Amino acid sequence: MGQDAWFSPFRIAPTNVEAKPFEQSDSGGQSHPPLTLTADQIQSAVNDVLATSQFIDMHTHLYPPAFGKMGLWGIDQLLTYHYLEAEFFRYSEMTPEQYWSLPKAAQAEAIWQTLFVENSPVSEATRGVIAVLSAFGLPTGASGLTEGRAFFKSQTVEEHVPKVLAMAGVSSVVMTNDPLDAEEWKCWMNGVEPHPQFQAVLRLDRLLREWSQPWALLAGQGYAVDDQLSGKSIAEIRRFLSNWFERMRPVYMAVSLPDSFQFPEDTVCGKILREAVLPSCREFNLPLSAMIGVRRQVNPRLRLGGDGAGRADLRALENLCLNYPDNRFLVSVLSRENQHELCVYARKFNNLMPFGCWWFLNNPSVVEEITRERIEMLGTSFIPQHSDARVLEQVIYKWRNTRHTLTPILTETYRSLARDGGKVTRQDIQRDVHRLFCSNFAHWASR
Ligand code: RAT
Ligand code: ZN
Repeated sequence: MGQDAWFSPFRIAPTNVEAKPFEQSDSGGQSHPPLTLTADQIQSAVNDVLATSQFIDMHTHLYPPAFGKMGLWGIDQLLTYHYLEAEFFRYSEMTPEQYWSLPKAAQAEAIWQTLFVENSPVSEATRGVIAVLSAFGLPTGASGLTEGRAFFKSQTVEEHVPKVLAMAGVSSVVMTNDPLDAEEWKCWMNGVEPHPQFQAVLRLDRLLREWSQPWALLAGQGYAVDDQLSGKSIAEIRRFLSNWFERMRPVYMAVSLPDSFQFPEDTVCGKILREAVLPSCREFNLPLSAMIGVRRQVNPRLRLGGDGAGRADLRALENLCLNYPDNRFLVSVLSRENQHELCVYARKFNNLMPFGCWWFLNNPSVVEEITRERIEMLGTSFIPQHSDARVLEQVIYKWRNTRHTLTPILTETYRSLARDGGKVTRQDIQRDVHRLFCSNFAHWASR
């Protein structure tokens, strides 16, 4: 499949909204000048536009059916999401070691019993499971697990995937694809068929941050690399990236970085980034996504749930944006304390696109604060959210919550504009929502 076809889902939603506004829904087919909305009408227009617009989910850990077991879905996977595992250990006497020794079904049962039956599921992640059960008309009380299991068992994944994406109002999702993951490598090498609603992303964490391990793997695959990055190593890493660009046709390259990230830096990571990744991004015209501020394995006993967050020194980002004006950077920072600085940098550098409120930030109170700040400082020139979903059905609650949180924020924004004497029409709202949740990303990824 060629590059154009691969990108086609991005074009499902109208891309010409800026040039030709939609007609008013009450126009009876005739064109009228767009109606200026009153303060009262603004809220229902925002509500309606958010509810009916399709979004691009620009960072997930989801996979289409062709990736087999890598694509997680269903109630047991929802319950054993690492966000919930971390919460489980706050209530349970069970040790992590005991928990990991259980089969998946028993882990799910322990979490259901502890977080949903014995305690009220009021956290963001637990409410998400309730919202998913409820979206499928399943009971949310004690019988929810048994009935949920029966329901999901009766679904076929091929039909379930598009149904769930439609329920979430998502036109396409962007995956996280690591060619150094053995299971994923096999899928790609077996010539996995592209899925029209799933875009690939070349994820570079292992390559950039753990070079002492993957170099031997690359060497075994015929790349002339060594652990010291000597000789042809850099050129060979670029050949590796080029081969994976051809195979995956990714929409961007991505890496998550620690709070201690510095750039430039005389380290293996710094050298690979500077001499291989940034030039390859320019060669293939791809943005680099940097998710900065994760502190990996603060508590290793919790495995995936054991990572933490830390404030980063964003001068590293300043150096990247300033010294590589021909590279585009999609950036999300994990620490709440870094959010304002990120907006300031985005005002200085138009090769920087802030995106999402990830992981520990994806709670309504924090999303609200960050999104208001971004609108106040950047207008609509950012990407408010991605789901980061690891289990398919999570897109239902995560996107529902995003729409819910965004409604009062956008309403208040347009009311303020109206109060200042501006005219707000439904077409303006449609254009802006489309920018925020589709075209800012699509244009950035396919420039
Ligand atoms: O939000 C998460 O699930 C994290 O574990 C990470 O996957 C993070 O989103 C990442 O992509 O590194
Ligand atoms: Zn992620």
